[in-house]
Amino acid sequence: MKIEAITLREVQMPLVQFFETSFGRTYSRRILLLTVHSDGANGWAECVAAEDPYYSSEWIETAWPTIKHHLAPAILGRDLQSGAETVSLMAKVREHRMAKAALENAVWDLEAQRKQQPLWKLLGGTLSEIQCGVSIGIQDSIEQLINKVETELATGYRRIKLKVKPGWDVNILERVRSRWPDILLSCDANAAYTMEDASHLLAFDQFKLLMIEQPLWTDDLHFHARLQKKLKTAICLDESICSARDACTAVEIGACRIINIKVGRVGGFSEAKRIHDICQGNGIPVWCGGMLESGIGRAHNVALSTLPNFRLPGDVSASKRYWQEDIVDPEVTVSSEGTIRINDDAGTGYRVREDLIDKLTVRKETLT
Ligand code: OSB
Ligand code: MG
Repeated sequence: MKIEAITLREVQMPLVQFFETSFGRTYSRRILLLTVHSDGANGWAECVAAEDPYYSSEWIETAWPTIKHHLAPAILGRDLQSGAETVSLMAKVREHRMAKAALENAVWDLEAQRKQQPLWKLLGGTLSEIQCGVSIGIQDSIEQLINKVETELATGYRRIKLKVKPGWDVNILERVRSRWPDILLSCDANAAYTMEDASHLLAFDQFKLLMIEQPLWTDDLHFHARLQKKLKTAICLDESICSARDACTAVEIGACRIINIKVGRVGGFSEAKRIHDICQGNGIPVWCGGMLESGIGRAHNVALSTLPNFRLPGDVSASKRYWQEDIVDPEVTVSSEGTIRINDDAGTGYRVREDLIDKLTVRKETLT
């Protein structure tokens, strides 16, 4: 697969409903799409870097020039056999994992098409159906939140995750748990607390949560281990796990009992698979996180979620929760049992709608 050209595009897509976390509210996405061109075929991927450097230090305006000036030149003109080969070629660039993941994953997509294989099988997937949960953002009122939870449960989602922050935590967990005593319920703080809040966080134990996601600093493992010793509820790490090495450390020191894998956060499918395997070997369940992806990133999350240790429902939910119209066909749909069925088509099984992408594109650059 000779990589002849790489195209970067920014598409702008308004969300059907705003999404609020402890670090802010998003109404509309600016999404960086990447295409690798080889012998008439196109491999696609989405860079999950956001509009602002709040979830992590990367954002769309760091990803674009990093790919243009450093990552694409390491890949262009190469004759590659696999997506995995891109990792060592890009290794001299420090961090910038979301940018790297976009390139690596696009080559995986190309590889799957070339080999006429489903991407999920190429990745080592075994599950033919994946379990879906939803992440529900901070709302303007508790009543609105209760309505949202009701709707998602009626749709069939198997796990409800509530975004929390100081002032929007025990009060909402109390209301949701008392209304639905038996559902799988979790929360995600996106690093909104410190060790000074430890005794406050212990109050979360009364709600029988499946997990508390990323309560403390984005770069911390040590204090999460201290907190996990005090908490009955499992800690799940998201932001703190950037590599397989981080996962090893976290498991060894007891910083968490569950890990959320986001392929962009960890730098691509190869590292995501490594983290999956480490967790599997240590009895740590994993689940696939989301970054408000378009159908292109979502299709990659679906494929990754078929690996056997993805034992908990992921934040991989239907396109229509996010978009009026998604850029893949068919759009991602979820059954009334809260699952996504996987098909055996070559590639992702979701066709990229280039016509619609052209209409949504505000900036485009082809590198050769
Ligand atoms: O922490 O999981 C997170 C969205 C943006 C940034 C961080 C996170 C999230 C979500 C939404 O929780 C998951 C989704 O529905 O895509
Ligand atoms: Mg999270």
